[in-house]
Amino acid sequence: MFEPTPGDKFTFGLWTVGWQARDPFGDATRPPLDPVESVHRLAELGAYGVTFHDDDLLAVEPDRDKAIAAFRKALDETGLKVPMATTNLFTHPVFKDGAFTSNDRDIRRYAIRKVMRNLDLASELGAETYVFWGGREGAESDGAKDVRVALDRFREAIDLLAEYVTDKGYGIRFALEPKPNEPRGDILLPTIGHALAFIGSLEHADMVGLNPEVGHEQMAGMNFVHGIAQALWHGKLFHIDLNGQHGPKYDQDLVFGHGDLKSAFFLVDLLENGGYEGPRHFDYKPSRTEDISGVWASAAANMRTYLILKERARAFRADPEVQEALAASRTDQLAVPTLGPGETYEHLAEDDFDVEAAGQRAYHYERLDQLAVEHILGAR
Ligand code: GLT
Ligand code: MN
Ligand code: MN
Repeated sequence: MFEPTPGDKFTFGLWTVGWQARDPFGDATRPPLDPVESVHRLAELGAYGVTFHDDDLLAVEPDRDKAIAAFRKALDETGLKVPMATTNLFTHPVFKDGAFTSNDRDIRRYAIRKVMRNLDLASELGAETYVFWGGREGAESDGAKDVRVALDRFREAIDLLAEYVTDKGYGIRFALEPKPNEPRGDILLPTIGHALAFIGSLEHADMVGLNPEVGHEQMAGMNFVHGIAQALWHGKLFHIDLNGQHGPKYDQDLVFGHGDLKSAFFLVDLLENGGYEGPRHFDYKPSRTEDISGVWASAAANMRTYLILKERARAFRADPEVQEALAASRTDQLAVPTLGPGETYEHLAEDDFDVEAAGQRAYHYERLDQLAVEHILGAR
C-alpha cells in the first residue's frame, strides 16, 4: 500500500532532487547530481516522469549535445516521460532585471530566443506543457518600472512564443506560474488571480493556463485549495507544483504535506475528484541538512504522502457520518440554481421569506471540520 507506480503520474523537476542546497547565507552542501542518475533513481522509486529547465541538463556535462544524448538514453532505458519543460530565465546575471520585462531590449530578445531553443527540445522529448515562472520579472522599487508597460512586454513575449509553437506544429500548451516575491522584491503576476486576468488579455488565451504552486499562494496568504478550484472552474489548471509551506514567509519548498497538512488533504481531495488529469508534479527542495540518501528519502516521501492523503480523502468521502454531516451543512443545496426554471428576478419579489428564522439556522461546519481532522489523523 502507498507504493507509487507510473499510473499515479508523479513527476519531479530535475532541479528539485538536483538542488545543491545553496542558499543566500551558505554554500552548497551537496555535490552536483547527474540528471542520468536522477532519471534512474526516480524511475526506481515509482515516478512517471521528469521535467527540466534547459540549463538543468548541463549539471555535470557542459556539452549540450552530449548531455541531451545521455538524458535521452536514460529516458529510453527507464520509460520515464517528460510531460513538461521550462526555461531558466533567472540564474544568469543577464536576467537580474527580468527576462521578458527587462528594461534592456537586447536582453528581452535573448530571453525569447532561449525559450524558443528549449521549446524545440521540449517538443522532441514529447512535452505537452511548457512552464513560465517569471521569478525575475519584477522590481524592488516602484519607480523602476511602469508595470503597465512591463505587462505589455510580458504579453508580447507570450503571444510571440504561442505563435512560434503554433507555426512549428508543436502540441504544447503554456502554463504560467505565479509567485508574489522572491527573488524579486515584488514579482509580476503575483497570484493565481492576477495570472488568470492576464491570460484573458492574450492573443492565444486558449493555449495558456496555469501552473500554480502550493507554497507560492500560501506565501501571499492565499487559500491554495480555493485558488485551484477557481483555476479548474476557468478550465485553466494545465499543471501543478506540489510542495509544502508554513504560511507567509520565504519560499520553503518543503516536501508535499510537510507544511499545511490540512490544506494538502483538501487539495488531494479536490485534484482526485475535481477532474484534474495532468501530472502530480513535485517542486520541492530537499532540506539543506540532507545528504544524497536524504534526497531520495524526501522524493519518496512526496509520493507516499500524496497516496496516503488520497486514501484518507477516499475514506472521508465514503464515511456515512461525513455524508450525514455534509447534508446537515446543506452543502448539496449550493448546487441548486438560485432561480428556478423559467423564473426571472421578478419572482424574487414574491418570496415570503422569514429572514429572522433563516438567520438562526446553523451550518454545523465545526463538526465537518473535526471529521476531516480525524480522517487526516487516521482516527477514523
Ligand atoms: C524555480 C522556482 C520554481 C519554478 C521552477 C520553474 S524554477 O525553482 O522556485 O517554483 O517552478 O521555472
Ligand atoms: Mn514551482
Ligand atoms: Mn517555490
